[in-house]
Amino acid sequence: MSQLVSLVRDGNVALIVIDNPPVNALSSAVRAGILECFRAARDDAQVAAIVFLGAGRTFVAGADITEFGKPPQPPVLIDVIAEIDQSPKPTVAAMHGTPLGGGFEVTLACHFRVAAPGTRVGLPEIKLGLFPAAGGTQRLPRLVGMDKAAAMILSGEQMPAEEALEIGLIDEIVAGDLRAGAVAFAKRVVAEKRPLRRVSELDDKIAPLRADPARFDEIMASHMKRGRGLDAPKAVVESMRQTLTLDVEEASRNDRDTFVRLIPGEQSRGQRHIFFAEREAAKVPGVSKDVKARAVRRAAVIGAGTMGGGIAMCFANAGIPVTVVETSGEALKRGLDTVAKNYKTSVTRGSLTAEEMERRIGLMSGATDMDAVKDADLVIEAVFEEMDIKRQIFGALDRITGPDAVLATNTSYLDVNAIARETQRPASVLGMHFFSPANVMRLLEVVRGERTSPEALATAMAVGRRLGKVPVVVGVCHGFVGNRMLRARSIEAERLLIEGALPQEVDGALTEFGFPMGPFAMGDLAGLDVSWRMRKAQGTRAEIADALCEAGRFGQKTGKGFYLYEAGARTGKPDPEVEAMIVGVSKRLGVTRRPIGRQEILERLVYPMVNEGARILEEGIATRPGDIDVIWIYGYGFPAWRGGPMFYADTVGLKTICERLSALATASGDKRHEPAALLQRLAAEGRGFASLDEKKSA
Ligand code: 3H9
Repeated sequence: MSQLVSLVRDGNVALIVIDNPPVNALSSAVRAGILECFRAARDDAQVAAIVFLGAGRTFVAGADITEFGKPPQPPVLIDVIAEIDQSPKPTVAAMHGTPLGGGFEVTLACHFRVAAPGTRVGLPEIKLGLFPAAGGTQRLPRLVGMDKAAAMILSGEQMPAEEALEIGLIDEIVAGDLRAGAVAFAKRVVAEKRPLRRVSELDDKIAPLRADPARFDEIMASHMKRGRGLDAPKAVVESMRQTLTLDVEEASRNDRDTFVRLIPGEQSRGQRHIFFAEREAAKVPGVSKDVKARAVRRAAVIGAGTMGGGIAMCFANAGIPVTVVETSGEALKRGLDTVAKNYKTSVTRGSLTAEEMERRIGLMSGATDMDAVKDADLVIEAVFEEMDIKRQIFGALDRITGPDAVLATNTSYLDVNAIARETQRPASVLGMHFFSPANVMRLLEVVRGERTSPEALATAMAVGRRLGKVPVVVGVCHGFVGNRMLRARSIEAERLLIEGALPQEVDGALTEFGFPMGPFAMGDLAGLDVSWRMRKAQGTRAEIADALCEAGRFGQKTGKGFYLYEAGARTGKPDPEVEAMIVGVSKRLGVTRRPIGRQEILERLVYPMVNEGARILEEGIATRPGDIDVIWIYGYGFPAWRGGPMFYADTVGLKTICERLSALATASGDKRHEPAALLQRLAAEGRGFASLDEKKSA
């Protein structure tokens, strides 16, 4: 038998063990091995039942994504699954870890499913711009009903075994040794002569929908949410619709064709790129696997403002005790009250239990004396962006904390090296840049200073992952990666207004592109006064945004910004007053306004970002183009299915981008628009940013 899949016997039960580390992905060799072992067991007169088991940390976590885009090798998964489906002998899937995608689809073709406690099952294909085409869309609704199946497939979210048991997706949770428990289960099935439940033949959950197809559309619409208009969710709906008219075998053949069409599509390529880029980002040059992260048992946050409170919540949510320090009792109370209010909202919404809220709040303590952080293994400073204050704080932290404590600043743009120099331990100082709201946004920029040690970096990365974040290492420069690129976009967004566009047109171009909101709606949400203060400190101006702030329009919090927010509304309306103000600025600057089309708006917002991204790569501020893509997807809402700004640039073609940037540089006289040397070189060589990425995706 194949080395990756082996067949062993335990009495009259055959065990098919899949052993393809790290996640038992279904490579062609694994598929062939499963089929070979299955046939041998099926045809062996001594075997009464067959158990499928995964070796190592998980049952099969899906098809082998690295094979996508390459010529398919037989046997294809649906053929393997179709044979298992028709087994005349009882089949039992014994699951642990994360049986996902194609792996979970194999289990759906078995008569029975058992799982170890802590197992999480799911069909995450949608997150790769694909769909569960190896029978998942056909068998899951037959087993648990259309509503639950659609929820699972269209969200791609994992489901804990306990919930899966409750909805009849699995038959038993096996405490103790999974292999022994699964074999015992199989023997019981044989001894009791239990009827074999072939999922492909179940019809009771589908029949009512066949009589009422409009209900099918209602169910699907209720689960579509943000996926509307994308290829993969559309494919899911059409695939699941087949359950009303076709048998599993026939529908699966159609699904296979659709799947093969989706793989080379830009949406799936973009999402697969992000899958691998996220994993590559975890690999930090100079931080080998042997570097040990320091243990973080207690954390502290300096500052209980919006960021500080949100960061403290991240620690409490992850079960790590955290001390929050403020300068006055009043500010501390205000901060902790806001945290409590946020938790209460989650309880009211039903996403958090009252007990869990109490547990988390119980992990937080407050202090007005900096000495309270002396036992913390990691301290994150999150006070406002004043260099002098940060310097003082780091000097104090250096004196107060233990010698191994890692000291981090949450600054969005200040010089981490200068902050580190205030301490006797610059090797233990770095940036941990969270994004607002810190307890929600998944991006964490880990800023590596010139003296930051590999251990300190490994610690920040490990803590970031414990907090459920996607940490990406970046270098020191003004604004690091994300905000530096954002600035390039903001400057151009303002220019578009002066030249003739209106905020809703600029924002509209970006939402049409796939961003959840455009720059002006985002500014209103964040508060326009924040960057206004920053510009004043730096002696720079943004004509329109400054004019709005001078008129007291700070965004949503004042009910007025680039848009008008009626009675606490979260979506703004275009405001004629703002239009008049913009027209006034154009006039004052002697600019003749002209209509600006969507395509021009889009190019002028996105290409300068790409240009800045190229400079960031040249300077070594980001390690790989993929890191920049991950930053933009998790921190700024760049549509994942476009693969991030650098991946998107490749799909446009770097030559085109260079030409457009050069034209923009000439028209605006702004030298920043001259294409970066790296961009020019890649374009001239006919290459893309992908050629710089060390990644496996096809
Ligand atoms: C599918 O199944 C299609 C079918 O429905 C239809 C077919 C017709 N393939 O994430 P980690 C690698 S689509 C290849 O760091 P964790 C990963 O790149 C698939 N490689 O570990 C990494 O490599 P490296 C549906 C894979 O413990 C290493 O394994 N399935 C695959 O944090 C460790 O991964 C999915 O979408 C794969 N399928 O998380 C599941 N999976 O060390 C995708 C992982 O060189 N996978 N690798 O960087 C996951 O969600 C997570 O990896 C998992 C483990 C939860 C399994």
